Amino acid sequence: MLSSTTLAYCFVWASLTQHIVAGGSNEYDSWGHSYGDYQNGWNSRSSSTWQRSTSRTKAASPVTSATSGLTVSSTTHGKSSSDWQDTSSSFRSTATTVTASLSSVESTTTCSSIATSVPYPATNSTVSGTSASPSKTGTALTGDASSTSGNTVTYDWNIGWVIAAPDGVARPVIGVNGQWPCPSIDVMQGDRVVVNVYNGLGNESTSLHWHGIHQRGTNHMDGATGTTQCPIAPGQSFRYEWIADQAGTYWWHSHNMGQYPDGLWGPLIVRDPNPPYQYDEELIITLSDWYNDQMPYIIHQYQSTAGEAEDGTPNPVGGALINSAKNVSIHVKPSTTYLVRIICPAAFTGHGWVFDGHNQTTVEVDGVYTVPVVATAGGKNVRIAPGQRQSFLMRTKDTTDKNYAILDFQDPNMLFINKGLTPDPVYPLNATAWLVYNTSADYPPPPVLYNLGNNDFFDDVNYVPLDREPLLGPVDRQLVIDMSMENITGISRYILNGHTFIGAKVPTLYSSLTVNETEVSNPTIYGDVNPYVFKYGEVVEVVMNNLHSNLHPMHLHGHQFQIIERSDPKAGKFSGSYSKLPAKPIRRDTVMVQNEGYAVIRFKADNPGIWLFHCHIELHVEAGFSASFIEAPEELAASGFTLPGDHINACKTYPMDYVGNAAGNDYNALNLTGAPDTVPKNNWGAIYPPTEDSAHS
Ligand SMILES: [Cu+2]
Repeated sequence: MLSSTTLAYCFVWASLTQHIVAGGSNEYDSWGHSYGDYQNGWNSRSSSTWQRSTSRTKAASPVTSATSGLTVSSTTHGKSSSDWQDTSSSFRSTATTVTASLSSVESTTTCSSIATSVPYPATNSTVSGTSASPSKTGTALTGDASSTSGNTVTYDWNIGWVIAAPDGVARPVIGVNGQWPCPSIDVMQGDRVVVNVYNGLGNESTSLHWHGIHQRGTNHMDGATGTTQCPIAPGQSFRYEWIADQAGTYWWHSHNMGQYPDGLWGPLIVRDPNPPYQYDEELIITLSDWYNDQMPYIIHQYQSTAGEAEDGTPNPVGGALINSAKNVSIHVKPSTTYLVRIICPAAFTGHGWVFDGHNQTTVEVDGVYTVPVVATAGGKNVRIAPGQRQSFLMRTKDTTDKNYAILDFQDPNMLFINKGLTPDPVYPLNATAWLVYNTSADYPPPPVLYNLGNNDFFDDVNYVPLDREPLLGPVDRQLVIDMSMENITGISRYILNGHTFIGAKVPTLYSSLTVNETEVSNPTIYGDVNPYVFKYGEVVEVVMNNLHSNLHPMHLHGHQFQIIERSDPKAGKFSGSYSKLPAKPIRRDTVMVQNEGYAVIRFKADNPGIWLFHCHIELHVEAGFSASFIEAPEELAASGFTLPGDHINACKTYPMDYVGNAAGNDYNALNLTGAPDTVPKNNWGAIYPPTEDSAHS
C-alpha cells in the first residue's frame, strides 16, 4: 500500500531526478545548496567540460540477498545504458534509482522506498586465468607484485550519481554501475585484483583506496590523491591492480578530498583458504553515520572563514545506518555458527553495537586474527571506530520462537560530549536491525543503554594476535606527535607538532620518484605534508599525544601496527615510560586514541613507499589531520619503479603536476618556491573543476 510517507519520497525522488536530468547549464547540479562564490566559475566551466566528456554506464542487474532477506531490484532511469566499455551514453543515465522491498518493512509500490538498503552481492566481477595469468616473480619493489593464487579478478566500475534515501530523505549519493550501496569486493587470498574505474560523476573527481591492504610493491595503487596519485577527473578511466595477499575483513573507499561519506565505499573481503576457525554461515554488517547534506557543502561549511562548525562536527541527521539502511531484517538459521564481519565506514562517529541475547567471540580485528575472546562477557559492550573492522563468531539459538534486536548506537564519547549533548536515557542517533528467526514472531525493541562510559566497552588493546607475534624492538626511531587543533587564518585546522597538512603540487610518491635520489630522504622537498622519513628496516615507535577533546581514530596506510599502550581519556601526554609492555601486542591498521589521552604504536619500516598516517574522521582529514610517512625512499627510488600511463594521464587531465618536489621543481629539489603553504580558504571537496584554492588531501 502506498503510504503518505512513501508518496512524499516519490515526490522528492521525482524532483531530484528531474533536477539531475534537466537540461541547461545546471544539468548536472545534483546538489541542493548555493555554491557561494564558486557558482560562477563552476557553471561557466562546466558546460565545456561536460559536453565534451561522455559517460558510460553499465546496466545494473536485479540482485537478491541471502543474508539480509532483502529483495532488491535496480531500475535505470533516463536513457537505457549499455556496456560502459563499448558505448557512450548521456551522463543523465546515471541518475538511477534503486528500489528495495523489505521483508519486515512493507513498502512495495511502483515508486516505493528509494534505495532503502542493499546487502553486499558479488557483482560483475570476472575471474580469469590460472596457469595462463601473469606470474612474474616480482620482488617487493617491482611495482607489479605477483599473484600467488594465479587468479585475476576484474571489476569494471562506472562511478556515478544515484538517488537514494537510506533514512527516508532522498538525496544524490555516489554509486557504482547505477547501484548503491556500492558493491563489495570478494576475493581469495593471493588473487590479483583489477578494478577498472571510470569516473562518470561529471562534477567531481575521484579515486579508490583499499583500506588495510599493504600494497607491497604497489604503492601507486594505494589510491590516496595528492599522495600516491592525482585525482581522476570526470570522464577519465583509471586501472587499479594489486595483490590481495592478506586475508581478512577490509573495505574500499574514495580517498579523494572528503568524498567517501557521500556513499563511495564498500566491503573488501579477502578469503583465507584455511581460516583458523570453523563457521557455517557469514554476515557482513556495516555501521555508519548518515547526513542529508553532501560532503562538498559540509566541507565548505567547515573549512571556510565563514565556517560554522568550529569543531568540525556536522549533525548526522540521518542517524546511524546498518547496512546503509534502517530496520533491516537479517534472517538467520537456528543452531548455526555465524562469522559476522563488522565494518565501520563512518564519516565521523564511532559506533557501538549490541546483538541482543547473543554473545560475540572476536576472532579478527582489521585483518589480524585474534586469540578468540568473548568480548561481550560480563555485560561489556563493543565498539568500533571509523575505518576499523571486527569479526566475531556468533552461535544462534536452538529455537526459532523469538527474534532479537540489533542496536547500533553512535559513540557517545566521540559525538555527544563534543557537542555538549546529553545522551541519557536513550541515544537518539541509533539504528535498529533484527536477527530474524521467525517472520511471524515479534520484532522486539532494542535494549536501552544508559550513560555508557569508557569502562563499559571491551578494551580492544586487550586482544592478542593469534600468531602471537612478539613485541617489536628495540626501537630505532621514536616519533612523538602532539595532535591538537588551532584556528589558522580563521579556519579550524588540526595540527601535528605545530603543522597542519597542506597538500603539495605534486603527489608525494611522484616527488620521491622524480627528484634526485640523493634528495629523497630530505623531508623538506615534500613540502607541508607533514613528512617523516624512515630508513628501511627501522623499528618505528609513534607516540600520539591527543591534546584534543575528540577521540581520533588514527589510521596508517601500508601497515598493521602493534598497539603498545593506550591511555584512558584525559590521561594527558605519554610520560615516556610504559605502564606495561605487552609481550604480544595486538596489531591493527586503525587505533582509536582517547580524548586528551595518548596511544603508542610500533611498526617495522619494511614496506618502501609513501604512506599516509591520518585521523579517519573524514572531515578531520580535510582539516589537515594527516602526516606522510616517507618509508625507505632510497630503496623505493632505486627500485626502478615505473608508473602506468593512465596514472600520468590522470595528472595531465586534472591537471596536476607530477614531476619534481612539492612545488613542481625538478631542476632543484631544494627550491620550494611556489609550494602550497597556506590553508585552503575555499575548499569545496572533490567538486570539479576544483577551485583554485582547493585542497589536495
Ligand atoms: Cu580526528
